[in-house]
Amino acid sequence: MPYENILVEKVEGGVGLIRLNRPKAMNALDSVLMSELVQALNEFEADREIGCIVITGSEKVFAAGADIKEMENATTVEMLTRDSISLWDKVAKINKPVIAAVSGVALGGGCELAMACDMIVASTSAKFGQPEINLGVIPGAGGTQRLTRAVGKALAMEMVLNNRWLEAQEAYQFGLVNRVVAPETYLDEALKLARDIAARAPVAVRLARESVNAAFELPLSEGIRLERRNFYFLFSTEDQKEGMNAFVNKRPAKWQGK
Ligand code: DAK
Repeated sequence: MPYENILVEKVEGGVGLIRLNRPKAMNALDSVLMSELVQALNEFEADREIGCIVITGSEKVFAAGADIKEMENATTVEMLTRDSISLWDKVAKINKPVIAAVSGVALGGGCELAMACDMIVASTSAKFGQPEINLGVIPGAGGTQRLTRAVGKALAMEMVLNNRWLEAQEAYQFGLVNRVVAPETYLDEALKLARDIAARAPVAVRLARESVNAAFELPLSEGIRLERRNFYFLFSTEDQKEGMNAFVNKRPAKWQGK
């Protein structure tokens, strides 16, 4: 069934591409779009041909946040009981790498969506902000937490309390994004990065990602313990034998995902 507010395609090289597509509303993340996004993520997660996922918007806008018109008259109980929280959580909980390719504004929930991804490739026109304070609220999908971990307390405070936006180059400087490239090439650059990751040993990629993400959740000693278990675990995979044998015999490795 075709989607209403996103465009989905499988790109050569094991990459799943999801484009946010509500141009009239600056790609505002309404409940339809969020449900479709989660559905597309679930499908790519289950698809063995897909090794990495890219989420993008258009060159003009990544996403202007959650849909304000949809939330305007909501009560606390409605906000609490709608399924939207689980929708937002899914984006970070998927078990394949996700890259955000951001051009134009990524505001509020748009910035939070990008930050929930594993990496961000930005175009020079990208802008990141958490303007919820202008609406009388605060970020609700990880903005106060992921932004602070990425850029530090001083800048996060200014962005969340006083709606300071980051230009792409600043976002790079402060470690929020991986790289900044021209608007004409940002999507190609993100797809190339995704293809490179999709071509790697899938189980190792999965555990590498889980281990890096654990650094945000666990105390150092527990994080190191998890990393070590994951490292030992990989010696039960055929890909470990293949990878090390390929090195020793000076040939390229062929990964099986086993
Ligand atoms: N929601 C709904 N419509 C939006 C929108 C949004 N976030 N952003 C833009 N639009 C609509 C505008 O209303 C306008 O529609 P029409 O008037 O043409 O019908 C159309 O998109 C074009 O927008 P503008 O005319 O404003 O275009 P400009 O180029 O002048 O300005 C802008 C672009 C992006 C700077 C501006 O539209 C703007 O400031 N937008 C709002 C940005 C914002 O405040 N974002 C934060 C939203 S609150 C949750 C988790 C997370 C969240 C909520 C719940 N749970 C876990 C439950 C997140 C909350 C947020 O993101």
